[in-house]
Amino acid sequence: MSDWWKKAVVYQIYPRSFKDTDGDGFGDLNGVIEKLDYLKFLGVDAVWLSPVYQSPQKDNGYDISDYRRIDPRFGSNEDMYRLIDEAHQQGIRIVMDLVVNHTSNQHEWFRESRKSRDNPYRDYYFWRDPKPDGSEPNNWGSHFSGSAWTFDKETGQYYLHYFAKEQPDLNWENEKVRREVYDLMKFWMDKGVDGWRMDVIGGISKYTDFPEYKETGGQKYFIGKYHANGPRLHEFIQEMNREVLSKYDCMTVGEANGSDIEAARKYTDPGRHELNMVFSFDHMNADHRPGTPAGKWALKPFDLLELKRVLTDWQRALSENGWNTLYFENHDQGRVISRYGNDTTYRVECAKAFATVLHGLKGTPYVYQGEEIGMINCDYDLADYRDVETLNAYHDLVMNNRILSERAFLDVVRKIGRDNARTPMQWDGGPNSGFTAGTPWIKVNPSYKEINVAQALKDSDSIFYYYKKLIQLRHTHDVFTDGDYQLLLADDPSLFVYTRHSEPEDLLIVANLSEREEKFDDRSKEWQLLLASYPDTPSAPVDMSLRPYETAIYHCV
Ligand code: GLO
Repeated sequence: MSDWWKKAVVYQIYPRSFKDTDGDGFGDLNGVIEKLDYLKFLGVDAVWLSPVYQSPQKDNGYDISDYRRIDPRFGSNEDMYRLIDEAHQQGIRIVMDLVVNHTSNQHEWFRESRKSRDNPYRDYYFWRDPKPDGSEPNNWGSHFSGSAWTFDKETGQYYLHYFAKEQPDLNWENEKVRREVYDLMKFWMDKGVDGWRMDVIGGISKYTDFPEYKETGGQKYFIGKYHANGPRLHEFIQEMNREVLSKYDCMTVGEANGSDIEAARKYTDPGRHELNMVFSFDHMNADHRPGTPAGKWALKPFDLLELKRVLTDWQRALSENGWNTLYFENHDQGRVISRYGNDTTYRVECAKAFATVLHGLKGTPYVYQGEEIGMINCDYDLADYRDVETLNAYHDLVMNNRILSERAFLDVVRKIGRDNARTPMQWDGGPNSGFTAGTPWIKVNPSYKEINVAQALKDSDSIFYYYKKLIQLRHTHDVFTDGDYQLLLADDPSLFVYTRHSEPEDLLIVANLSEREEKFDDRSKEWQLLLASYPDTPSAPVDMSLRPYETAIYHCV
């Protein structure tokens, strides 16, 4: 099996917001096919498609009711096969989203399962009796607010769901469930799919004795260590590897929710035969205030020292046996320049600076749709948001429990709400940003008049062309893939500087992630400029006065 994914750059598409070709306001597979030329021009090697399977769309496709069918809103199975084929002709691989921690409650398995206690599918999910007082089997919370258990009158038991109540968790203890998953994977791989992004894979093995979390004041339900890394997690993944993955030349990336560095090493050590790489979350918490009843909805100002420390720890830990993913954005995060940076005065400089520090690291970079043109968060009113997570949290934190005021909640949503990344792709300055001829399922970000692909392609200095160059560099200089990482100026609160080294080349990556001017000087080598964000960045890092968000990559051969 080749390690093509180590040198690759992956582009994530959120299909419902990418490009609509039939005017229903909902992106589709033909829209992806239409834009393959664009992706080819950007230079990416693979596309990860968020789920396009048949789904009631309670969680935008992360609630699947038939794993072998494309949802008609996205097109047909034939469209999917054509997409795979046309992408391959362009040299682009296709990675699908594998959502098997849970299904939709409309999946045939669940519809059967809930019919009676002795239904053959009962054991595909987790059903438990109420406590004697009728309450939930334990105090576990759902990631989408409230309890992780919902009572089903039909059979008088509760079923488990880590996410919305329409997303019941599958019981991986049941061998039949695992077989079903392996079969559906083979179905798509036999159609030519090149890999999998595995949704909340850290959750598939449950602590089946369902221990209670220790009560800490102010909350009824808790999310913590029992929600991930269950006792059989790695056993299950190794089995999946043996049964399916090892038989195909495919790429795998797990969403390692709840995982620390140790767990990530287990997932990605090639000797253990599990996954190629995992998405971790630590570096996305550099503006997060932990341990409050507001959960993920409590923020602090962005802390660059923390970001550097976390990224450095992960670079070191996975440098030998393992592999990192490199991302700042995806469909679950706000836009990085709006969260960690400046999306107004220095939008362009800031986008280039964050792109540079990320793409200079060791690992596989992921670019989320719109990131390559510097799309920004949306300042919507409550009524404009669509995300089940945001809407549930509003009811829980603002309406029911009064933990946050509406104002405070909206401020946080405008930073980290998932819809920030889900507004339609901004293709041009025309109606609905060129995304649809109909009415978009979610409001277009009004910034589209200035921030759009057509405009970016016209401007040789644009963020788009900067990403294109970063991607080219990764393809042409092996040191980006192989080089050792070393952090410099660990305690500097404004500069992110590091080196990479592998014979015969050295890299020096310098970024000022602040709005102040900062001094920098490094004469340790005969550095030459490879790429910079300002037109007149000095050709060597000598006596530099780095302007706001100025960034550069130097090398020495
Ligand atoms: C992150 C997923 C997210 C889904 C969730 C449920 O955790 O990427 O978008 O809502 O996993 O499937």
